[in-house]
Amino acid sequence: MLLFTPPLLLLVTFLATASAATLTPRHDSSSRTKISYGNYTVPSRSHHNGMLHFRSEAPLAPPCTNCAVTFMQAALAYTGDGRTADAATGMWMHHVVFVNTAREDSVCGGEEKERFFASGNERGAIDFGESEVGGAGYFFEDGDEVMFGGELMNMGEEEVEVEVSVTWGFVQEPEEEGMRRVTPYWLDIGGCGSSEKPAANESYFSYASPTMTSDFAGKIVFIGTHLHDGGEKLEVLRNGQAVCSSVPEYTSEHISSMPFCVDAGDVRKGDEWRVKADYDTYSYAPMVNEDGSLEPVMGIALAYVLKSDDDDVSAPHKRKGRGNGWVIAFFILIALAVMGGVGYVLWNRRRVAVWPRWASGRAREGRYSSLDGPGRAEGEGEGLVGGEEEEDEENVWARQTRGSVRLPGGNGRL
Ligand SMILES: [Cu+2]
Repeated sequence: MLLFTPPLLLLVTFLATASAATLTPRHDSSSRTKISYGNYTVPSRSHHNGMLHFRSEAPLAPPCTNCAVTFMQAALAYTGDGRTADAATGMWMHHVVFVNTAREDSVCGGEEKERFFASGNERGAIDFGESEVGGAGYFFEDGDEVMFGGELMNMGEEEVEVEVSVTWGFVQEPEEEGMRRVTPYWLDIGGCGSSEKPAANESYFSYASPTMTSDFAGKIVFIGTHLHDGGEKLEVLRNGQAVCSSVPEYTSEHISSMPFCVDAGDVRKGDEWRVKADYDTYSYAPMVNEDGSLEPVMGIALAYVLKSDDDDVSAPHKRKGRGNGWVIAFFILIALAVMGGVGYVLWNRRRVAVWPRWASGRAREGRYSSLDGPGRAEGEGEGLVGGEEEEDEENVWARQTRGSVRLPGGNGRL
């Protein structure tokens, strides 16, 4: 695990009021905004392997409020001329992760905040508009705040300045648009521990996550996937069967894109979920540090689930919102007129019955008792993970990180 120590941290200040430019909307009712998350100076390859760990310094306003995000795509460009900074030019967006600090993470819970967007160097777009389901989005509401962090890597001998940005597509007043909220589920070969696993040269090896048992029903609208160089395939398994199989494309020995999965099927109560990452470092070399050691590998799937109405937690209009407010207000007025004080009681009970049930539900003992097992390596080649198995025994989804928001990738804490 490569949790870095403070001297290695090269944190830089987030520029909260960086530029924002409106782009062409894809859907009639949606808007797109590109938000820059500041300039970062990335050291040369000879300093810390060219790695820069960065994070936001404080919670930020979301890209929109009372809205549903339908599109997210990260980008990296050289400051000044705006050229794309990518593997071909020696700059890597190793990864960037965004969390909503107002919500608990669906998989890891506890102090872990909801990881709702991530991107690796492949920089694929999360686009719920591709789903047949239609009207799905990640909702931002009053009180939501965003933090982010990540790693950038410079393969060159000169330090460079780059700009991280995200293009957000969103629909305002989504309830009035009839949209429904997705819940992100972060499935990781590292479970709720570090996302990083050791690599090996010239081997076939696999890592699988701990199992998560779903206690809700719904549909998987979209799955974003992430592997490192050497990766052959990432699969999301439901009861052992793949519902999403993502085979990366390589350009110049590096992963240049990862296919994402759209409409990956149903979620039923009691289904067992895992993510599995297959690596083939005979065919594709893993990345190497300056000292010749291998960079760790990852295997992550971020599944966005539209929970079915009968679960009563993800249906629209549940948490808050103007449309719902009017319905409640109308109900209250009628109730007050007819029953006076009884109306107040009814109103109070209704409030308790809505969205907070999900938020408080996690606190119920045993909710994740079926989250079994450690992340397990299934090496077909060498006994790859060796001593790591020991650590993995504790590395279950249910393990919670106290007192901090953890970002994957061993890049420390927000
Ligand atoms: Cu990664």
